[in-house]
Amino acid sequence: MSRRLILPTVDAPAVVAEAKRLLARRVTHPGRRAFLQRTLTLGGVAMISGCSLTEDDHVETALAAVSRWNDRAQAALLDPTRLAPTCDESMVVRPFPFNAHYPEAEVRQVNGATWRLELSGRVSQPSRWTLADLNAMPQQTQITRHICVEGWSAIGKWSGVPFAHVLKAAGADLSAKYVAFQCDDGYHTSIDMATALHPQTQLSLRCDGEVLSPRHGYPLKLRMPTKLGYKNPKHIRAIVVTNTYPGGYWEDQGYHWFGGS
Ligand SMILES: Nc1nc2c(c(=O)[nH]1)N[C@H]1C(S)=C(S)[C@@H](COP(=O)(O)O)O[C@H]1N2
Ligand SMILES: [Mo]
Repeated sequence: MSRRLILPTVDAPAVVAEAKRLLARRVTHPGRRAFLQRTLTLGGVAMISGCSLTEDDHVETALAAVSRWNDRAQAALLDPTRLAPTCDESMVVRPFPFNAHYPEAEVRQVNGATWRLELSGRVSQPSRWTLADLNAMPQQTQITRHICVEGWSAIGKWSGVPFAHVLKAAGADLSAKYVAFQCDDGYHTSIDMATALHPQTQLSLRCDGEVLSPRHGYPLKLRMPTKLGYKNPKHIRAIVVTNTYPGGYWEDQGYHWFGGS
């Protein structure tokens, strides 16, 4: 399925008015409402009310539009220690929705036995991890909301290795600007180092307690509750630490690079 870029024609004042109306209904604490109205980004909303947004809430689509021209505001919001809301197990959506730049019938079937995760670039120990290597590393679980700019969101449960652990294990230059991801299906994306080191940024090996299914990126996806869906690469095969701006599949076509949620 091909998608058009949904954002350039958006009427910004109308979007903001709609978002404020929704927020006024939802956020009852006056201090919080004032904060949201000052920092009206998708990031601000998801950070504060990520679990209470409903699956079909227009505010998500609307605020995705706002986020495009709010890069600096979002960077300021992303205090590296600030955590995205975590949700209750009862809110997990099953089955978790699928999305990609192709139909589900074309999902990649990756052979986990021969698969290796390559880590290169600004690292003192370029690495080729096996699935067993990654499974032997410390694991964490998070239940968080994934927000796609195409207008849907869903709460999922992901388990895997904190990404900071993997970067440190490879001796990555943690002062480098970017971390880039190349995927088996030709997808690619990249993130800033602060997000790479965020405690909820996870190399996910499991979804809802089961080994990742092919549709969700077997054998490995990067899960970041502080970033929009398109920044969460599935089927990762190579990671590069770099100071050269790497762009991304959707980012190169106009999607916001920071892409915070
Ligand atoms: N390799 C790869 N990763 C990808 C994509 C893709 O097409 N290929 N699509 C992105 C988008 S736009 C979304 S919303 C999520 C969807 O993840 P899900 O299928 O687990 O819901 O994957 C992201 N990561
Ligand atoms: Mo998406």
